[in-house]
Amino acid sequence: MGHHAAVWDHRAATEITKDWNGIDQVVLRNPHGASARISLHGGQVISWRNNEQGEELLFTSSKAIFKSPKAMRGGIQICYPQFGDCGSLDQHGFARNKIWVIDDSPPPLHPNESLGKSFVDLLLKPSDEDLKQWPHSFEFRLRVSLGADGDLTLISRVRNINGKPFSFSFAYHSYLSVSDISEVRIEGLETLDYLDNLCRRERFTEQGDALTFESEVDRIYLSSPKVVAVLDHERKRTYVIRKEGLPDTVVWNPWEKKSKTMADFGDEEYKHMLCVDGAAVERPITLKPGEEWTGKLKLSAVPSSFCTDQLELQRKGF
Ligand code: TA6
Repeated sequence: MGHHAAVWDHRAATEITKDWNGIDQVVLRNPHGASARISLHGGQVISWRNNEQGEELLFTSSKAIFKSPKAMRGGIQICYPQFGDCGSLDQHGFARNKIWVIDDSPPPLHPNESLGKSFVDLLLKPSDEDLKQWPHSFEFRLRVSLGADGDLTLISRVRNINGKPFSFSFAYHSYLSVSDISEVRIEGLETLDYLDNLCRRERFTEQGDALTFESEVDRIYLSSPKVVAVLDHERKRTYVIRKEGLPDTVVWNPWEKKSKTMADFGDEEYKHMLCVDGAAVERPITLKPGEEWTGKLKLSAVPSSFCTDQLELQRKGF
């Protein structure tokens, strides 16, 4: 992305630039060379690099369409107030296709959420037009932060601004960059039930060992653990996904046939990406007037030598 004007705000090690559509982007940096880039279009994280080598950890399609209102294919998309195409809205809801604003005075989060981090707070509120499409008055605050260790954290807070009660489903639609999908496995979803989007969301039960990939997968794993690991064998890298308030985990790879039907996705690109989304889909969240929901996602990319039994301990809450 080119940038025409850069305003350096030392307060939060944050830089604000514009993309070629003139839409603001926020770049977060940490002292060790890690960075994250967030577009105000959709509040979408479009880049995450967690070390000096500047290696991109999120997948972005080489054929992505950076044109409103289409969400860019890749990064981490905010799917709200609906995940999937089972409701009255566009698939995955409207939040990813709206322009968000930077929120300079957000209600405070726990001090730990800013300690040593560079972060930005974004805000989405419905316009009069939006209220015609989805008649609920909400405020959606998104905090994206980059830790000193390069971890990426997204905290979503949705508040019902004293309208009538409303329900929504949600996902952080996260495109992880992987070296070769046939060398990737997921640990943490074994034996869970899942809804299979390839079979009219019928319910099945996952077998007992780590997930591997040989064909299209489009599943919503239910009541999944707070820690899920995605192991990229070739790069000896593990993505550790920690989530709170997000009981489900969506796993998606379009594989060869579906890839060819997507204009904003290369035919071979399924080999180098995997969506593993912290989500709340099976049981939509209902907010009464004045109530607020929080959904938190923390992504780390660690050498796979970070042995998985430590994750096992974390998963068991030690
Ligand atoms: O489960 C993930 C999914 O719903 C897939 O069915 C696929 O449609 C993917 O999301 C991408 O959706 P999008 O609307 O971004 O093309």
